[in-house]
Amino acid sequence: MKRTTTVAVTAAGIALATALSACTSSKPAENAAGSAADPSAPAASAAAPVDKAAKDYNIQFIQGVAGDEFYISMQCGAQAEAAKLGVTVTTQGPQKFDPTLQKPILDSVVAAKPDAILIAPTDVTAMEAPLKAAAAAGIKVVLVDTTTENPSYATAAIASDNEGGGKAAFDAIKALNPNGGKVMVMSTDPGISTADARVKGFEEAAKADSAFSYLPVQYSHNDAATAANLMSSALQKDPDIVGVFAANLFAAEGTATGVRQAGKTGNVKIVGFDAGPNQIKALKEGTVQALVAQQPSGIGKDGVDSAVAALDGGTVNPKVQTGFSTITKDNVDTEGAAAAYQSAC
Ligand code: T6T
Repeated sequence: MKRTTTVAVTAAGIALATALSACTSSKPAENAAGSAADPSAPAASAAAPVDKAAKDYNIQFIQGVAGDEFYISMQCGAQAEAAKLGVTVTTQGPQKFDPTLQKPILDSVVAAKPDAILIAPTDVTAMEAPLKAAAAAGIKVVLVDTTTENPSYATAAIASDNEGGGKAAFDAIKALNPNGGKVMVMSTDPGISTADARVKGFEEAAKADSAFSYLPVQYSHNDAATAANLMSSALQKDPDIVGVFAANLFAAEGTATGVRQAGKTGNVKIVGFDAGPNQIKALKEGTVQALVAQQPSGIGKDGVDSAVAALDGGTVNPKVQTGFSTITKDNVDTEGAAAAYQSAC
């Protein structure tokens, strides 16, 4: 029987110019572990196609944080694929993007011995040993979105091209500020693989362009209020900042608030990673000028495909890189509508 289940997650309430007119979409690229993405490669596939799983496997999805539309969309993609294949996916997540809260969830999931775990680890070091132990206990571990320092224990790792996305964010800032100027990044926390890769991609591109000067990255701890305060302080110190790359949903929300409080909406250009409903609204209202949208639902689907293929003894691609697209006011109702994240399945 086809089933999908959602465990009540702990509540956490959980943001161009014509120069950028044509939406830029990265092509998903498929690659073996460790190899660089090849943008000209064919569309990624996580595993050999399966119509129906050999049995109703118990797959547990542990989000990076509950209530985040990125992970909700991933859950929706995982659930839809699970229903198709006749397996069960159960989802839960910590109240904050924090390994001290995520590890106990992982421990209790492992104790119940599911067939597979899909997880977005909240820290590159802190989550590695418990995940290694889960794999050693015979559970298939599929990393979705984030990874750890040495993911050799994992059956598969599926994530966006985060470094490429950071570079695309710089290209968007440059198109909005062709004369250059001071730019900064509002990130989440160091040690989160995705955000670190986005910062790297943006920083390298900004430093390579002599028209721009790169200010130190700020860490908002995945909290919009903290990002707003940090942004206000940054603008007091450097009132001539021309552009900010906000490296995820909450960073973008807070950055837009900080810029608005400084009375600089529209003057300081904001490019945010992620495309939740609030970010799409902010783009339409003009408090944010561009978004780099990931494909969380596709990551969830690929995660389930990888887990099922591994459990069925089939072929699994160990590393899958999914694409992203840059959304501006020009394509928000077309490509943006298709890329927008869900707040419920
Ligand atoms: O940007 C996503 C995700 O890719 C990242 O790892 C953590 O933040 C988000 O969930 C957005 O809030």
